[in-house]
Amino acid sequence: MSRLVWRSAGESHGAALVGLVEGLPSGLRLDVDAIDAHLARRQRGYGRGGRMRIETDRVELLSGVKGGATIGSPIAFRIANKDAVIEKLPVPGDPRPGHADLAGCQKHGHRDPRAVLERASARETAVRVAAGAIARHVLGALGVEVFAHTLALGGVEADATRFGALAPAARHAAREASDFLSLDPAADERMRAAVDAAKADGDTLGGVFEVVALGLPPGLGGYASADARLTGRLGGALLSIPAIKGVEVGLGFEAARRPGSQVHDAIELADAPQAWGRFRRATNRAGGLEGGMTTGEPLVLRAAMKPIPTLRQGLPSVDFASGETVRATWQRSDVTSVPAAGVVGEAMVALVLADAVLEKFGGDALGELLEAVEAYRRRVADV
Ligand code: EPS
Repeated sequence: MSRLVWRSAGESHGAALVGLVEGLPSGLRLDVDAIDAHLARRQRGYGRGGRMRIETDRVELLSGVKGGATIGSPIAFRIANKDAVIEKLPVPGDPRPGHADLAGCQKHGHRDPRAVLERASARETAVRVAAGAIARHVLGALGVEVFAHTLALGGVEADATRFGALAPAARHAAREASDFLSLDPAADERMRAAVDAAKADGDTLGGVFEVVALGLPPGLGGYASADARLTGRLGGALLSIPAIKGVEVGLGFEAARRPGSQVHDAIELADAPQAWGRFRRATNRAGGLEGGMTTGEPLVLRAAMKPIPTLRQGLPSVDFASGETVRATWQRSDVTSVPAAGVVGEAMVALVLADAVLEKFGGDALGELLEAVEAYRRRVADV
């Protein structure tokens, strides 16, 4: 059973998005500016459309907080839509290939793609980012950091060694200076050219982002039952983001091509005191997960995002009324939103990790949770 539960509601052009986060301990001081900063990061990225110039996403906390700190009751929040024009927008006469339009109309038995796309829209991911930013407060209390960066966009690959090469402060500065939330300025220029070319062609682009979590204790998740395995929980969370078609952990698909001697990470004794226990891994090809549990090494996940399905050039579709082949209706959209998807990926990983932390350490109050963490640190030191 999940300790941390979140829900969202709201249409892309409705009055507002609303979210609910339940299961947090009391005594957690929520930094609303930090939540808003993550919402602003999600709105960034070269290649986004006109909508992001209309919206200024801000969280409005409605419950669960008193004097700036959690009180152990559900946290409800609202993110207002400035472009709240749902009743005025036209109903497209044809479903867009690659979007939820057709299967959604079939599922609900109507010919109104707007009734589907308003909720299928990735606008909903603003709630995930706010909920994830709330969950980050639990992780922050344990010194855990979750960091995403863009690895590829439109076939342009960033230098994947940059994460390891940069110190934490330089890493943050490099990513925030990038229009693509990448760590590789040389790749940014080629990504910009790829976005400009796709835009000129009325086309769209996908890509890959990586999410890394640092400072995790070993043993989060579990091996004893299918739903305890953190690998599946993290993979499912990333695959629940609209347009995500693949997820890799550590070496990912490359592990299937190598012999075991080139895949598994040797266990060794650490030569200096470290946060968790005596052991460390000589390499981290497993991406910080073994047997469905964290190993204490960095968690490394990658997600592949397909190109946005709303293309200005219009893909072949069928008009609902006439049955004629048509070019799918175009409506304002993004050329790419891979950088934003990375911010959403961070949020989803933060929610799963905060849930796993609460599952392992429990605690109705933050102090209780932190005491349980320290007791576990002492037990792990004895292994
Ligand atoms: C989206 C279409 C665009 C994107 C939207 C996702 O919105 P609109 O139809 O208003 O131009 O900008 O993303 C967001 C609004 C957001 O906040 O990320 C779609 O069809 O999925």
